Amino acid sequence: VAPAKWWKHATVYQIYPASFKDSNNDGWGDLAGIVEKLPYLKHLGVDAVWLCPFYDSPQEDMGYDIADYEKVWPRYGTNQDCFELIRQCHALDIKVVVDLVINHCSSEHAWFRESRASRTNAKRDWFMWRPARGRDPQGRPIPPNNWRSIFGGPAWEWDEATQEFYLHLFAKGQPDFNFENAELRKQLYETAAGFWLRHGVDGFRIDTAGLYSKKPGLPDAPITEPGSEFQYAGELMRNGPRIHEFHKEMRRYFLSQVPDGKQIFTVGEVGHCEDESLLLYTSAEQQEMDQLFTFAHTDIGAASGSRYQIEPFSLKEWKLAVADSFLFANRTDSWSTVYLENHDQPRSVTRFGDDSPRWRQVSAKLLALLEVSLTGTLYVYQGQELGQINNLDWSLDQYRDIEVVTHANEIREKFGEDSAQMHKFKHAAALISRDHSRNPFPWSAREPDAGFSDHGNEPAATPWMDPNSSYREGINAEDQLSDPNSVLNFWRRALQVRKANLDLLAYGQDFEFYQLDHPSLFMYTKQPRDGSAQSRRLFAALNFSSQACEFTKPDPRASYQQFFANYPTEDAEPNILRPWEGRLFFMD
Ligand code: ISL
Repeated sequence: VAPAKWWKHATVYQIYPASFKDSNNDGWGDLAGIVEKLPYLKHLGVDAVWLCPFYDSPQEDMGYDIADYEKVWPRYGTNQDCFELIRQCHALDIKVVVDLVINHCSSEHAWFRESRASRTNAKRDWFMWRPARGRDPQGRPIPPNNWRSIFGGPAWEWDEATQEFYLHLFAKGQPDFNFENAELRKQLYETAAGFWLRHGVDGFRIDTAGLYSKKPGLPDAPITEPGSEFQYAGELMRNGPRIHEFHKEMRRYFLSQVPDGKQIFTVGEVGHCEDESLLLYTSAEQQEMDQLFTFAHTDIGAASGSRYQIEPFSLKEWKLAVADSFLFANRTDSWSTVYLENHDQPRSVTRFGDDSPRWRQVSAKLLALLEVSLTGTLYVYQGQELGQINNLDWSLDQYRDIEVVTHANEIREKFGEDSAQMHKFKHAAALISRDHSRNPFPWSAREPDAGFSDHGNEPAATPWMDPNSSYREGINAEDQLSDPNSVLNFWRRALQVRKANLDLLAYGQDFEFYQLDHPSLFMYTKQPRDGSAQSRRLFAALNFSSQACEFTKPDPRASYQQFFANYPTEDAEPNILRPWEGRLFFMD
């Protein structure tokens, strides 16, 4: 077997800089705080960190609105702090992946300011400017098409000075680049990627990687929400005709910026896409990206176009969606990812486990057990290793995310504060808002700010967002480090078990469900990759319910050896899984 690429079996830990660790007591996390906590990450056993955007930004969308790609946002520190962070990570043998956000920049970026200065500016064509379609009866300009922004409201913003609209698929402070312009692309790769590659980063998480090529002509979206002025643009805004060309070009550029022999990798966020295109994006032969984040299993139950219209789903649907996230890469030259959480998702224990005090720990361990057994590069989001849960006691005014705020405003305006629609929205926000993953990290229960800020003898600063009150109920690093049965220590062991069985767990192939229709059991088998010294297969039996459940093994003639579980084995019954119990077996 050829030596594997490091990133295929890596565990990548995702850091949200605003909320990881505040080293200077200003209520915001920072890069020096991350350096301070590297020993914690090393102890957990991660191989790489992915840093969410730390670049200069007005923070309209928490740094995904970049005003200067080559400068660290001053609250997070200086460029020198960032170079130091990269050095310190490498010294500990931890790779560094950074976010590449190039579908749009901030409206404060120098390029956009120039572009909006006049219709004849040399950078006018670097963004997507279009004339009005005319005027409405009140004399207001009509947008070029009916697209709705992904955050709610229109996707077009009128510029009074130059009398044209610009496109923003996200917030209005996030104007979309015009990728049709070759000079823009060249300069963009250079500033957003080249600068950081030359400073030693090991790869990129490529934001909104399917959106750079839009449907030519930007036609109106079909009416999927009757009565609404703006419509979800779906396939019209993504996976367009030139997308693969752009990715190939980008990849060639990246490789030109790294020393020979250095293995960098890219993971693209391509939420919505058909199977064949997934393979085009990630096939090694295609030379585009190395792996993708897909959304079927995390956005399950959400209506297309609005995560806030959420419906219940069955375990069977979820099992199939989970399998979709990696099966497309089985026995191909593509690769896949394993993730349940990130900064755009709520907490997995609330969403897929049981966050009641009785079952939250064991269900968090079950999710860990599932994840370490799946094929692909594994991503753990900060706080997930503690079994963090959603903010169960929050009211709407505690949310900070622009996505929640814009949607809430829209609903308030249209239907009123006390409407059924608003109640439904609040319920959905409690379940799936992005803010549930964005709270300050709970380092300790002994401080009112959960130990987030290093405050010395001063009073602790007020954190930019409230911490999750669960830090008082054991969901904090300090308590969990000293408890051998904690979720944190379970994750540590789980990562070790994965490392000791990479051929079967991280690289295993031919995943097959066993009793797919079962309403509470998630059971599967897979086999080691070709050429492995390991010959035994994997059988996993996981109980996704708060009731004990009888289970059978797939092949009565095979022998089974249990090698990992999330309950003590002494009092286990051979054919019964306790609530949220999971067991992994070698199967001969
Ligand atoms: O439907 C979508 C596109 O087809 C969206 O789900 C989209 O892929 C997703 O919202 C993109 O998220 C990323 O870009 C956003 C930022 O707010 C998120 O935090 C980031 O992960 C804008 O840059």
